[in-house]
Amino acid sequence: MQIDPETDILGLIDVQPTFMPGGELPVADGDIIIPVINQLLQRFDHAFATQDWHPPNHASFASTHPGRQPYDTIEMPYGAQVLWPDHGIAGTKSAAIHPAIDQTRIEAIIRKGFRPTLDSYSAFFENDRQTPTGLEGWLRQRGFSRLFLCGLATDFCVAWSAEDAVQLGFSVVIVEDASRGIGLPAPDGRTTLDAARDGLTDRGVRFIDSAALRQI
Ligand code: VGL
Ligand code: ZN
Repeated sequence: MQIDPETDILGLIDVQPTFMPGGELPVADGDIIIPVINQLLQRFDHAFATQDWHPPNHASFASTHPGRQPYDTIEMPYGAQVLWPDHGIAGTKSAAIHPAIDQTRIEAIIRKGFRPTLDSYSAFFENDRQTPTGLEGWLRQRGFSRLFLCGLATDFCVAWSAEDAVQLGFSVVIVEDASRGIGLPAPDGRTTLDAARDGLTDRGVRFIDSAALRQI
């Protein structure tokens, strides 16, 4: 696959220690993607990144809801919400972009999930699916039309970002070996990872490995 240096951009979704082994909401092998992403960053002229950026007592934390456990699901005014262990606390070291990531080509950083009562998985909209983060305008004004997404977690923030991006008219490619998923149980004995992969493929999102980008 050929990268167009003008209109293609690499998007790093929540590549933060909080989602890696040793962090508060660890994704299995979440740290293995760091060298893969650093290699990808060499191939693109442009990149952006997102950070999950929550206040303490955020509504997505199980600890905010007495009697609830992590991974319970509750109804919020905007729909179903999975409850998580406390994670991504704004301003902490574990909410930083991982220090081993080469940030040279990261031209914009979008922080999301900072409103106490509203979660945000997607890089484009909060979980009410209406409140914009501003990323769409930035990408359009800069002339980008195709997004290569990677990061954590494939089945939550990467998936929701990909879905919104397609809906907004961008072409979307997910770089699988530069991403890792959480894989919660989903209906029919599947996982959230299977469901995300199928749903996104149906919407025209392509899944590739970084090796497919290595040749010129
Ligand atoms: C994420 C769960 C909660 C993610 C963020 O980055 O995929 N998942 N907050
Ligand atoms: Zn979060």
